[in-house]
Amino acid sequence: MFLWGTATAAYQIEGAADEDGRGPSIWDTFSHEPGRTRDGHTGDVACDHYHRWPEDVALMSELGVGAYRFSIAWPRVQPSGAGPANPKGLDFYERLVDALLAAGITPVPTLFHWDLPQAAQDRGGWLNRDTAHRFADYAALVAGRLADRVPMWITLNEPFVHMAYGHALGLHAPGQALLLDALPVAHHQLLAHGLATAALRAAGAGQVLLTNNCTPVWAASDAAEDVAAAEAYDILHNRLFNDPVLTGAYPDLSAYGAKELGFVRDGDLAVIAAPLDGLGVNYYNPTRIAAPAGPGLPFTDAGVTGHPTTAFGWPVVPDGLRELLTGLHARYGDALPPVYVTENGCSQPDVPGPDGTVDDQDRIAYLDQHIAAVHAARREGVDVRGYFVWSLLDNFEWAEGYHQRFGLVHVDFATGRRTPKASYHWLRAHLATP
Ligand code: IFM
Repeated sequence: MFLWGTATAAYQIEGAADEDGRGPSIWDTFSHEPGRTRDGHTGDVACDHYHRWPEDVALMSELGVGAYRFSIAWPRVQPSGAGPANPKGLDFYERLVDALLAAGITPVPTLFHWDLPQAAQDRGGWLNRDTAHRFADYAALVAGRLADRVPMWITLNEPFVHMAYGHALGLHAPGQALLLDALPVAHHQLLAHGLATAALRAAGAGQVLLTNNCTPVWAASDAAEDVAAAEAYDILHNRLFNDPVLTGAYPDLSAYGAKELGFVRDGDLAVIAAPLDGLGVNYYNPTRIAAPAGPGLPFTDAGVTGHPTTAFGWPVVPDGLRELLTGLHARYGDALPPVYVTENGCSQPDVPGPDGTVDDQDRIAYLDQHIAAVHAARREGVDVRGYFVWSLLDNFEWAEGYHQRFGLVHVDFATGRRTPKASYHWLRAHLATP
């Protein structure tokens, strides 16, 4: 059965930042530092989902989705990133899971969507190998409470983005600009994924997935230098996170001057490559790459032109999703498990009209075309088993604060009021059509 769902993440929607024993996360710290997010926005209140979750479950039930991908805030469950569980944190997710199940919606929790406990960051964060082991402990605590009811788990969300934006470029929490010295963050996250997979399996959890952000990479021209640069970018963005998990080996990172990966220990790759029940793929747009203009990284982002763009300025290329899915199939063959598109969606201006409705026709077109691309990939032989819209709700879009709206449901951030947009009604009709 094909799984249709919506997706969110804890720090982007929950709010209640210091309620019921939740510890601070790196995003609390980062968003409160001057100049880190647009207009100084924080996730302190966000969509207030921590209090309004019954309304959000009802919205999904009315929408008719079969699954809900949300994330569990590690600092709610283990406020200092180590030690015993905070029972109130687990209680919250148990209430949510039980309500989803009662509504006939499959809960699909992600264990890490970038909100590392600040205390874990203070111990070195993802540069510290020990964080991977602490993550497995945390996974075991969550599974100990919920494995009997949750049939599908995702360990990490987009480890590439967390490495690149959070640790190489300093645009996301924890705000480190280490450039290529951020590479151990990739490995320690992947190790955490592998160790958590083992912990979930030991607890009798159902299916286990990893979600990667993937992009089809286009060379800006046929010139050998552009093609080589595109290959180097593909390695950094896609293969660094897919190859170890699916093939048990890192790709050749010599374009990045990294011939020896000193942080990889014997046995790590076997842990990382433990068989998975599915690969989660988040798709937003392709990337066009040219040869570097000077010293530094072995590529330049040449920008995708000639396509419509979202409010974020991201190019809208629905066929890129088909290209991505068929490309994964071609590269990994039988090593590719079933694929779930665990995020796809767009930000649009979404201003309510005089009657309060939000007529987001651009989002409807976007979703329609991307869903068609998934069907096209299936016809071409890719085993795609699910599609999750990013996002159920307008929410805290990281460094952009509340300025980018991705929701099927409009949120008035002053009041918390939810208003389903035209795209919500469109998707509801789409899902109800046999
Ligand atoms: O909002 C994010 C989400 O947290 C991770 N994937 C991309 C989305 C849009 O930027």
